[in-house]
Amino acid sequence: MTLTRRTLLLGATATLTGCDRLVRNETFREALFSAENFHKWSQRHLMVRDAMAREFHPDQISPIFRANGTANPNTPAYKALWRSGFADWRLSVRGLVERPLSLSLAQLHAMPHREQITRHDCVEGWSAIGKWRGVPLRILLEGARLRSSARYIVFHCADTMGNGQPYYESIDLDDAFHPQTILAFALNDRPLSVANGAPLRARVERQLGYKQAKYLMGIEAVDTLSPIAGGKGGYWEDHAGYDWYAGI
Ligand SMILES: Nc1nc2c(c(=O)[nH]1)N[C@H]1C(S)=C(S)[C@@H](COP(=O)(O)O)O[C@H]1N2
Ligand SMILES: [Mo]
Repeated sequence: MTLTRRTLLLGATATLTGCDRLVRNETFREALFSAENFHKWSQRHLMVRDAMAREFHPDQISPIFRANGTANPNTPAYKALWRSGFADWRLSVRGLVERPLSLSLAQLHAMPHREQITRHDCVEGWSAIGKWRGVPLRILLEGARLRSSARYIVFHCADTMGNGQPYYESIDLDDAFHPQTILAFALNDRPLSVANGAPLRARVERQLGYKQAKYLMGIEAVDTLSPIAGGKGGYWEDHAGYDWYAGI
C-alpha cells in the first residue's frame, strides 16, 4: 500500500493531498488501480510514466536472488522443454500484431540486449538486487508490428497455479515500451535458472514482484483484458485482489 502510494506521488503534485486521502479508501483504490481506469487517470493527471527505475552497482547485487511463487512448473510439457535445454522452446508473439512471431532462445540471444541491475520488491516483504540481461520488449513489438488497436501486452506463462489455471500478467503500452522493460534470459551473468523463470521472464522494473512473469511461453497484444481468465489482468489480480498497476 505504501509502495503503491509512492507512485502516485511521482506526478500530480497539485492533487496530492486530495489523492493521498482518497487512496486510503479501498473502493477508490480498487477502481483506480484496475487496468481500465489506471491509464485514463494517469493521463488526466499527467503522471510521470517515463521515469527510470533506480539502477545499482555490481557490488550491491544480492548474494542470493531467492525464488518465490512457482519454483518449477513441473508440467510434462515444461519438463520436456527443460530436458532439451530449451532448444524446442518458442516464444510466441501474437494477438494484435501484423506479423506474429515464434522465436527460439537462439534468436532472442542474437537480438540487441539490455543489462540492468535493479531491485525486485515482493509484496510479501522481501527484496533482492539482481543483474538482468534480456531483449527490450519494444524490439519484439516493433518486429511484430503492433497494431494501433493494441492497448495491453499479456504475458502467458508455463506454470499452472493451485486451481489449474496458468499464471499470467499484463502491462500497458507505457510500460511495454519503457527502456527498462526487458524479457530476461540471464540473471547475474548466468542463464536464468528454473527457480527464477527459465528460459525467459519479464522485468518491468517500476512495478512489484508479481508483475515479473516467469516461464514465458507467449506474449499477446490485446485491446481489452476482460476476456482473459478472471478479467483483471493477472493471476493475483484475479484471485487475491492485488492492484493491476503495482507501482513501486
Ligand atoms: N509464472 C510465474 N511468474 C511469477 C510468479 C509465479 O508464481 N509464476 N510469482 C511472482 C512473484 S509473486 C514474484 S515475487 C516473482 C519472484 O521471482 P523470483 O522467483 O525470481 O524471485 O515472480 C513473479 N512471477
Ligand atoms: Mo511476489
